[in-house]
Amino acid sequence: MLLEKINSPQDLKQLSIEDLTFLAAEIRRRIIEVVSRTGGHIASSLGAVDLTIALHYCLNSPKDKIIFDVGHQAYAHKILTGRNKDFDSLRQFSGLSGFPCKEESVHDAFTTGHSSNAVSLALGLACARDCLQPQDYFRVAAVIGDGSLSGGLCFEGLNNAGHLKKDILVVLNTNELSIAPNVGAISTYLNKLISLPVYNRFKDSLDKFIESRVPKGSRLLKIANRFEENLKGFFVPGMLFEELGFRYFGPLDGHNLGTLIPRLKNIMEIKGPRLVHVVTRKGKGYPPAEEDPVKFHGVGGFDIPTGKSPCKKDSAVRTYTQVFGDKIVEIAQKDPKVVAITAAMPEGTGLDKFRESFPGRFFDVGIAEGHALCFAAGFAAGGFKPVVAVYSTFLQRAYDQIIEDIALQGLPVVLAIDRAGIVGEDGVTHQGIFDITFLKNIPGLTIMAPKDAGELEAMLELSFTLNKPVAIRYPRAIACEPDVSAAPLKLGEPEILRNGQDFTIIALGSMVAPSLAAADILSKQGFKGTVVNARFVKPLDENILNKIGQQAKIIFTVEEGIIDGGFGSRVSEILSRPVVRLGLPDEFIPHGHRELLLEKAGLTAEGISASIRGHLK
Ligand SMILES: Cc1ncc(C[n+]2csc(CCOP(=O)(O)OP(=O)(O)O)c2C)c(N)n1
Repeated sequence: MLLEKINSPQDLKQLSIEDLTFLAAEIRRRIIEVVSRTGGHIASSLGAVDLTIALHYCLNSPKDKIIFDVGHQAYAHKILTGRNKDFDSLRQFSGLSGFPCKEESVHDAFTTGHSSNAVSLALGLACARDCLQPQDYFRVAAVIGDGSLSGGLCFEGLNNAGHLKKDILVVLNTNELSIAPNVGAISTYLNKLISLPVYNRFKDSLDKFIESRVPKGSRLLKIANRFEENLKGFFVPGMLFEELGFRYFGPLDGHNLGTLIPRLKNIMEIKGPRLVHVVTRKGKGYPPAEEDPVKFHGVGGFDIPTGKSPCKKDSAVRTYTQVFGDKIVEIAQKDPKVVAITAAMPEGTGLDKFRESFPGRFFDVGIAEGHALCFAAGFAAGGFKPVVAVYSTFLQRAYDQIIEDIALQGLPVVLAIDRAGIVGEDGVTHQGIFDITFLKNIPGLTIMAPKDAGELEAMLELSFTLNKPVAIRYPRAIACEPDVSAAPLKLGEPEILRNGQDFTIIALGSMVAPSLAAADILSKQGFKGTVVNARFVKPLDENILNKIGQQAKIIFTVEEGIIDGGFGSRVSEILSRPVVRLGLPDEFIPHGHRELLLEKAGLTAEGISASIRGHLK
């Protein structure tokens, strides 16, 4: 086993190309074996194995910095940088993170997880290096995918890098996929680059000529490679990047270490902004992932021989995502003005059903959350009713657009905020815990959170009648089936679920069910309380809330979001009295199973009842 001998990237340098190819196969087997148990981003990581080996072979990490955009493709990087022994703990609580993580290794310059920022991070590092002029010069490389290139932030970085002329290497790893098939003009352009027949024919003949005539390691090989790079300008419109101030190299076969390593070595010798375009296959080396890279972008556990996920339990049980996906199709059937927008997450947000039902009313805008919201604002101004389905964590990218382009204009855009709260194994960069805090102070924005499937459906129905901006947040969880006796949903009105004198709980969304269960526990211990389903963060009917407040001895608020500036703070502000706020602490929450993380935060029935009992004593 070659892998056992690799404790750091330096160990790679001893190996021949043949050995490195064997090593790549071993790494793939290791990734498949571990991810089949832990779940994770397998297709992207398998696709990037050879590229990662080549980069570590040609660079000297940690002195040289390799910044993986998003970082979901960095499993081979983890394995090669001393973390193979811990790789079994991937994505488990206290185990290895599924993304690059500063605390985990000196080889991870940044903790990452959101897309399209790698070029900017790399450029900043390169500028700092050039200002400090360290004796020990280091190189900086950003590895970005073609999906990430659809994000505007990436172009801001490229634009600035070309202008500053700093010495950085951008490795563009194209595989025609984001999570779903890649969209947009840039993606079409990249595909053209790869398939350009004139250039490819020329390149094939030149490669064959070099292989047959030029001895390995000869200086002539370098000259021939340079000649090829230079001539390429006549054939290949890598011009987009050239015009941005980069020297463009490629497209290179990202799975052939025999050609990739020498080419990368040559490219490393050149200074200035360089972009090397590498073509890879998502899921490479694991047939089920190669055949269905969308499913295998991010998976739970699976059976290795078949690629099948363990049998789904009860098909009658739906997640909030599925409830949203079904309901939005039903609403759109009745209302032709409803259009749906996603930023590269059709499957994850449940909009894939909408895409199939109404292809002409569905828009995947690429990994471009800011644009998605502006685009929705334009659509709404034009008389439509757009819904943007987006994960809470990625909505952070579009904060300015919510305020300036939607709320300030009073436009009827519905934000369906999925994965609001603890997301679990994706960890610190993905927890959707800030949205209540950052949305609740935006004038004119209605914010709701359902306690179950039926309430999500009712909230969606209500949203499209309001003719103003609305945000609905719901968690990454199974949606309980509707409570048939639920009070009809009215704008701003909370629902009183239980009455009692000893304490009052005002719970939001996903925290209603554990709060009811906490009240049951307390009831058995002799404490009877009131439980309120808030339904709304904003507006909150102040008369009803004040009535609840007047009758309450002690008020507890419970929310799946950070406490500071959250729902509890808002209740306390409205009532002008202190409340005991239960929620997530003012910390970044690491990865681990959602239930476990909620338990650690005291947001289970037991945790909530224990907190309340502590105060009642
Ligand atoms: C701001 C942001 N939006 C959405 C995502 C979710 N996401 C993670 S990876 C990914 C696709 C990345 O595609 P690409 O860069 O082509 O890499 P590949 O997986 O194809 O190797 C998306 C949309 C994210 N990480 N960050």
